[in-house]
Amino acid sequence: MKNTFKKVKIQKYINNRQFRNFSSTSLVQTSLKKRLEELIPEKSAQIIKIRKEHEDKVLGTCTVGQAYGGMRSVKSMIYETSLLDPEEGIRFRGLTIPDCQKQLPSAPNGGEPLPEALLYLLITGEVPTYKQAKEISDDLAERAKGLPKHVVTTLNQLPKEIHPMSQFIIGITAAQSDSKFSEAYRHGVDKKQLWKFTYEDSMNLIARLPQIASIIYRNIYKDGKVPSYDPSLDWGANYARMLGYNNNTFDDLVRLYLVIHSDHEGGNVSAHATKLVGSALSDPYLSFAAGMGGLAGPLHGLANQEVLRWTLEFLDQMGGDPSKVTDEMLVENCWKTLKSGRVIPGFGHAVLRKTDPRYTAQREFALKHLPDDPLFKFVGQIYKIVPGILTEHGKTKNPWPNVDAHSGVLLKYFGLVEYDYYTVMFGVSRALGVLSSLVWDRALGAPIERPKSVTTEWVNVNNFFLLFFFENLFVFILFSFFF
Ligand code: FAM
Repeated sequence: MKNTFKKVKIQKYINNRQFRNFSSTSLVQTSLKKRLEELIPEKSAQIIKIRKEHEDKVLGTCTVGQAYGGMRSVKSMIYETSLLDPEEGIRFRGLTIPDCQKQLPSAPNGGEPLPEALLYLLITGEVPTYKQAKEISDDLAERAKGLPKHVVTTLNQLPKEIHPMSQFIIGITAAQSDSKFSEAYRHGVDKKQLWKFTYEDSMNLIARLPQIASIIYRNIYKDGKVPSYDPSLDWGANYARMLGYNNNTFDDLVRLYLVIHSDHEGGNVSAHATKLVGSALSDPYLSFAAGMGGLAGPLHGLANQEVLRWTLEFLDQMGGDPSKVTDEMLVENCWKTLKSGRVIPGFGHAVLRKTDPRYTAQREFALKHLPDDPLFKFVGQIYKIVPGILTEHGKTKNPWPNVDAHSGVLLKYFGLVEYDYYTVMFGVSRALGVLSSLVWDRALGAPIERPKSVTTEWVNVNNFFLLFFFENLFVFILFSFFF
């Protein structure tokens, strides 16, 4: 009797959830989604052909050094939305940052590309018209309304001591209750259809991230009140408004920031973590939260907060006035950092071997809008000094600045001085790239990732065998010739 009761209750629960799921899944047909639907069969056919013709061709090999050295430059994954060249920097679907600035539509009152336009480019590989980008702005505004109330309540209850990035991950994970992907999976959806739910979750998440991010900012540093999402504005300007700004130049800075931090091919920690977790068919919320855990590392995204912290701490010791800092003082401080076993934040890169074009884009923005700012001039002085010191130090393969060396000074100029928050902005932007890529992973049926690991003992034994074999190859050949 008791069991039957339980069964009825469970069935009722399942029925309710089923009803909730399919009545709330809005499959909005924007031109972005329509175009994506057309592109998927083309791309799938291309991949089937490539795999058929080249399945056994070697893409790259891995040495013992690479296995121990963080898998640097091992070509072993497919990531469609962007590609990084060590000399030239990032290309989003073939377009450099200056190409994007020229070709992507901007807001009527702005000069920088609309992040929505970049999203269209990342997903389809095509440059959208202003009308198509505007359609995405409208779609995101509509989706932003659906942020579950419990996400706001959860964030409002968090102690201010919890780092903004940890709060961001909590917010994203709390929003997961609305995942269309996990609901669809639970109800047995055909795996060929999973991309549609990945798309829905990704667009919903992108739409709601500025709210989550702004609640965190306003709770920790301001009065806790967040302006409502304004459907007449684009996604980037809305983020700026919700942070508490009403300034066209700052709107444009936010748009530029959201564009340039969006994607950096697939092997960086945040992109790879998102892809890896997604490959287990964890939904986009959980996959993206995993990626954000990686972005919060000081060798990755957290470097932007570290740059400003390092700079301001040094200036503080020198009396606070950047114009009074001589090159000699700066050189001495850099050596002090290096000799204490720390890195100089904002310099170096695992792939890049030249100045990061994302650094250059921000420098150009500063030259246009804040050429006389003393801290901007100081960042220029650091740029002049640090590469020489890192070269002399002789360890880093790339002594040039990366994206994080410049972002803090721009945000600080406009009054966003709370550097512990900066990585959250980076995260809002990174969603555009890694979630676009996740949609394609599910559309193309990317399998669960499972590389092979070996133990040091295994390397020892196998290397010894190979060494012995190659060293004695000549003897083996002679031996087989005579007998
Ligand atoms: N200051 C001091 N030492 C540095 C250095 C720097 N800026 N960059 C690299 N090195 C050291 C590095 O720690 C390593 O030392 P060990 O041999 O003692 O381990 C050595 O130089 C060789 O490193 P590498 O091969 O040139 O670089 P990796 O690929 O190992 O690491 C980074 C790449 C980015 C983690 C590294 O350059 C770094 O720690 N930079 C400072 C932190 C930073 O700015 N990170 C942000 C990267 C960014 F673009 C992003 O992800 N947002």
